[in-house]
Amino acid sequence: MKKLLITGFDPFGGESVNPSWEAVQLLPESIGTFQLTKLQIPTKYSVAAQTVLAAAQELQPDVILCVGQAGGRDSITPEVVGINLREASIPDNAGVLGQNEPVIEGAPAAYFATVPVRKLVAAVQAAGIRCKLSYSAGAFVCNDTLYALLHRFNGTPVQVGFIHVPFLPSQAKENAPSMPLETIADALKIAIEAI
Ligand code: PCA
Repeated sequence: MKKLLITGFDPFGGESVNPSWEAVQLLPESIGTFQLTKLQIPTKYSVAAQTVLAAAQELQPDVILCVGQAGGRDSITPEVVGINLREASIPDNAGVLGQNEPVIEGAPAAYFATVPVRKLVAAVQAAGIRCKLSYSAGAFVCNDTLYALLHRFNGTPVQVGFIHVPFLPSQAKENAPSMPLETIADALKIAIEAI
């Protein structure tokens, strides 16, 4: 079987839960041709990517798929691109406020994700779950992690992808969009089958 390293983040920004890690934990141990290794990573610049890189060094995965929370989005959103920028209005879980600084000094401006994002979107949509491409993973820790991984595995056979997921209903205030945990987990499973 092929090896898939899948990650979810810990809660951040005052939340007590992060749907990304909750959904990853619900996934079976194998999906399609992939054996899964699940890893929770901290919402901290650099540390998140370093944690994934250390696990990848050990596991030698074929695919690395990171999952993160994007509160306010109403759909499952595979990310098209990671950019070499840190810039956010909230600090990470180490108290670091990234402001107009690169993820990796002197590295290229951006890399495209190397999982087949359009195929993933089509498969999840076909299951009747709200899903669309996203052209920005933001400039906070999720983008930081995606960019650092794409930089590291650029030119190698290792495929790297990132999927942002909505708030859970319990997190969504007033009319904010959300998605049930089981639906998020189903979408991830379908997306993995389509890689
Ligand atoms: N979402 C944040 C970081 C961790 C997470 O789950 C982001 O979109 O950058």
